Amino acid sequence: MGITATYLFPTHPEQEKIAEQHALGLTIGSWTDIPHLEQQQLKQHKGEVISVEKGEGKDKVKIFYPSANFSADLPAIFTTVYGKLSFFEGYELIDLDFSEQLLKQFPGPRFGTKGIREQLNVMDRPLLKAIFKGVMGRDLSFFSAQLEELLAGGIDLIKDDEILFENELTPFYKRITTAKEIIDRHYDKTGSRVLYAVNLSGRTHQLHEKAERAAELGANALLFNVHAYGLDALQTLRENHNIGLPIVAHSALSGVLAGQEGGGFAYSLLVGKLTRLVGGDLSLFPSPYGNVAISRADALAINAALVEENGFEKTFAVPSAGIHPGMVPQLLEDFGDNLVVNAGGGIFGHPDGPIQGAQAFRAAIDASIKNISLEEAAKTSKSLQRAVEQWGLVDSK
Ligand code: 1AE
Repeated sequence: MGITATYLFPTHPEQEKIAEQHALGLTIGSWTDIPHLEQQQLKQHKGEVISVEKGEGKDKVKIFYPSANFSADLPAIFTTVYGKLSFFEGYELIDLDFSEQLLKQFPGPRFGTKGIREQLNVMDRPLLKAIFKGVMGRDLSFFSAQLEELLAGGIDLIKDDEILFENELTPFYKRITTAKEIIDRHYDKTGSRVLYAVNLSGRTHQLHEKAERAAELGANALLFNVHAYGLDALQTLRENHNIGLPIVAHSALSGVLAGQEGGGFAYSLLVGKLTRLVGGDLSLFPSPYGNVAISRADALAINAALVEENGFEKTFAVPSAGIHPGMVPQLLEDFGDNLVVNAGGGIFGHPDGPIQGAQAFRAAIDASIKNISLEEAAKTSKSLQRAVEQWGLVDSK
């Protein structure tokens, strides 16, 4: 029982020896000699090198860590498998495989793709999510007006900008009650449900009380800057049954943990596999095509980790940043159609305004799932035609 960590180590002719030193150093080893008797006692705790695969510039090394070494929580696991190793240049942690027993300690998403679709009653197309923009420095009337327009345009979800925190003009609880009123009215009128992910922020010790109160006030989703707080903070929110809301895990800050040349975590592990295991219902990360981008390989690997069959609910991939309607066919080709198309500027920057901005996305989504080109679809959708004129079409290959 334990964890197998997969790393990329800078290539070395004596990699087996180096891997063995690290396996020892990260578990029972010390820079001084430990007496023989103690070494015997420590044997059950020793890390074991499982394999060393030589590669170009990097060697793939797998080390097994017995669960006798750590408690079943990510802070202990991270410190064990990568704590000291993180100070060595060029050592990447690319995967963690948990024994069945350990895997059971993680909750996975409460709702996942299936549960979110059921809540929204949208089963047959990618979902459209909007991002409030420019709310900072504006009051609730601005916030309400944006929401009304987005609902009129046909969005399924909306989130706060991840950089909108507690503030006097649009306080957290007021955002919730204001949005609830508008969203409920929209439902009564149209029968369409919409989720609003309010940004759960503040000091770590306040989070649970705030989130519980949010749920009492009728919040129907949370946005959480998970990497600013740590994955374990997300796990505790997911496990709190007094909250019980879908959680959008925002990947802000993960670039310093995962995006570094030749070091850190793999995105697929941090923003993919682990975000899902600790309970993210949606994982929002930079797409390969927008203004804040990660590599296509990384983005696809995140998506694969969010949806692979592993006994947990699937997490929605939300490839984001600089997304406009002309990117929709590419998004679907790369991420499949069980995804969330997410846009802020691509809705609000539409030449005819946000209602048409959201409608252009819906037209692009509807065309793409039917394999109709956007050029063709634009002939019958004015909003899409205007969006394509503004931003063009994207083919990232
Ligand atoms: C990767 C972060 C994307 C994000 O959260 C955000 O707010 C994007 O906004 P737009 O769509 O680029 O305007």
